Amino acid sequence: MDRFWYRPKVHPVWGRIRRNWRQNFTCSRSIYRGAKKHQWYLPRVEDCFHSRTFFRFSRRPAVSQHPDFENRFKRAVLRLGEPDRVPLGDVTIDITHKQKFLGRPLRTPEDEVEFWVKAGFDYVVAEVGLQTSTAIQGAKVNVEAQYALFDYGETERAWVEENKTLIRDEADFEAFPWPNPDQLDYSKFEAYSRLVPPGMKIMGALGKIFNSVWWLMGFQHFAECLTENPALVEKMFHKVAEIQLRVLDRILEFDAVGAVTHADDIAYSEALMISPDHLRRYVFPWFKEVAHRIHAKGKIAIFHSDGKLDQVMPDLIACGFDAIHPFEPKAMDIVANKRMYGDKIGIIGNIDLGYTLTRGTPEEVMAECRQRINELGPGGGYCLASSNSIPEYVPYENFLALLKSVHEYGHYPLAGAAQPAEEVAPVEVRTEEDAHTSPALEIDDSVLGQLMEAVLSGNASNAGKLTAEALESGIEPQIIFNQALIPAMTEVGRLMETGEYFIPQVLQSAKAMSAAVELIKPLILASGRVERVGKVVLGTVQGDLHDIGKNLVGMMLEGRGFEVIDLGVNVPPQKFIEAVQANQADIVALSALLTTTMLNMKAVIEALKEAGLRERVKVMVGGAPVDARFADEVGADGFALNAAAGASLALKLVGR
Ligand code: B12
Repeated sequence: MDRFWYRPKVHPVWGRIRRNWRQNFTCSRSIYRGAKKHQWYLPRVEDCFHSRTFFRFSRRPAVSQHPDFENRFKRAVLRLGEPDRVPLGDVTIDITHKQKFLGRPLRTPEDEVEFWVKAGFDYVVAEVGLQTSTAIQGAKVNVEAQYALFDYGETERAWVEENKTLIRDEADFEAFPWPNPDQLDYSKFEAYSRLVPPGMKIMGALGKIFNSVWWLMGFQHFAECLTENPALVEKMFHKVAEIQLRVLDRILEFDAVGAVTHADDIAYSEALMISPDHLRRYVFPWFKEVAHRIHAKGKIAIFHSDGKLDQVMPDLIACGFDAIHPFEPKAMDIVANKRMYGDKIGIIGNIDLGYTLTRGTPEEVMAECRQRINELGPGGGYCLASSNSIPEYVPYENFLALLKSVHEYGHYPLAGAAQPAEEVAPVEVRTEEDAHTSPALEIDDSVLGQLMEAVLSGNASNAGKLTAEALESGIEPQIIFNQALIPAMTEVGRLMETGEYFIPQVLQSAKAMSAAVELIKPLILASGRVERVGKVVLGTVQGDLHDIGKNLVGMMLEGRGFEVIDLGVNVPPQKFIEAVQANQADIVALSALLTTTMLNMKAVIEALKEAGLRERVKVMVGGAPVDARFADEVGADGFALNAAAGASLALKLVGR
């Protein structure tokens, strides 16, 4: 006979329970005895505070509420069959939420372990590696000291401004204060090893190889070096990987470590950050080594990357990772991926940070979690988690709703499990052979044709030489601009949109274009026959430090003939107003990558209205979380998905 237990949603006695460590597992004596006898669920203190239903009973199969790494998390990730319930799978949770959950400041390793146990995880997360080293952190902060610092609870963090480069050449490389991996702080691993309760393990969060290299070099410079100084790129990867692998070896020595997440964002919403070829050459061999060392110690290897990974999913599986996290909903179809690869890897994540977790209600979060559990949970192989992390701007109630939903809907056998697979269209995976199949721009052997070719292939020195040659042969500067440079950059934009060019190629082409423009701009200005397409004031809105996409938009706008006044990142509304007034701008172009900061686009539009400028300038918006509906809501004149479309939109806005 099946044994069921009855779960008092909230018993009055819970209200009287004081928050302390023992209350995770125990409560008042009589309830505890009753619970033991009847196999009642012992609710966590949090449940009591957040459920409004008293004495509602539900019939559920008996499930342990204790951490159970081996039989729950590992079983799910390694697809060894259905565990007792769907495990939780997040790695990064902002300290403000942890503190609120515990009801007190989080100061000690004991506090940390207590949080992860109470919240329902089977592991406690310990971060280590280059990202936590004072050498890299210190260097970052020094370089951009004027930068806005963001307060993360008790720690301040800062990011390197994209176009500031810490390591430009071999001399910088040699002079950089590389951390000694043996001197990094492993004390958390020691403390957690002592503190984790039976059934719980440590999740080592190891980061990062690809990201560390470009953070240190600046993405633009890194992208240039991929073609101009591959030896330095090689050396950087070697050095960073050597450090990270030593860190990995150190943490694998701890028996209590059950899994390691290697987090490295190799993609963004639209595409991979660099081409699959570059990833295969510089990055994947190290990933393979990471997974190999983790497996050699009998532990689980998890890979995390934001963005659209479709093109390299088979590569990541071949690297040996056991599971992948977090399947950003905007970029990847998690259900299709589970169908395609669910027999080879565990699937973690997907609860949408773009809308549901950040702007939705707790009910919407629960509904999305329920749907994901039912679609992805059958047979195991799925852990519920956010589509990136739980930053401080996720409302606390939504975070609780995510935690609650595994208890509410995640018990096996799943009550609402989806029927086995109706056929879905496979995810489109572009291969190298697919590349360069689109009709190319018509290019002849003339000097202008060769100049176009130089821009398309990102060859700045050739672009300069050919421009000089064209000028010497008597071709008008305006003709060079309109008939060679602009068509070439338009083609670059198209190739990026079709997935044939990656960010590094676009940056290289923009550099080649600049080399040509530098020669012809003074001549065009001197001739007095300046044909200005328009002026754009561009910036990433206040609170947001992402600038790679914004820079690309700027380059593409310049490539299509606009003058661009780039205000940088974290730009307050007033600064946009001043720049519009000072430059008589035609367009304000706003970029935002965070769900919270995109709301500041509205603040800029309101400020333009207040300053009486709104009728005079057009406003266009873009960035990963932005869409056409949002653009309408905030009263912008247009939205574009990417830099190339942004430049076309700008032309339309100025009536071209
Ligand atoms: C690189 C990156 C970072 C870098 C940024 C470095 C830099 N100098 O820019 C660092 C590490 C600093 C970072 C930090 C953080 N990040 Co971040 N980051 C990314 C990542 C992986 C890639 C962004 C990128 O550069 N893409 C490449 C460029 C080319 O694409 P793009 O920016 O989208 O731009 C294109 C289009 O959107 C468009 N576009 C962009 N702007 C504009 C403007 C106009 C007018 C137009 C027309 C078009 C347009 O054209 C561009 C080119 O085609 C994304 C993942 C993702 N899916 O995007 C997360 C992401 C943006 N980050 C995220 C988060 C959560 C954070 C942090 C809060 C992490 C944390 N927990 O601390 C911090 C916040 C820091 C801050 N206050 O800004 C989330 C945001 C989620 C959300 N919806 O709120 C994302 C989406 C990751 C995810 N999976 O959820 N991040």
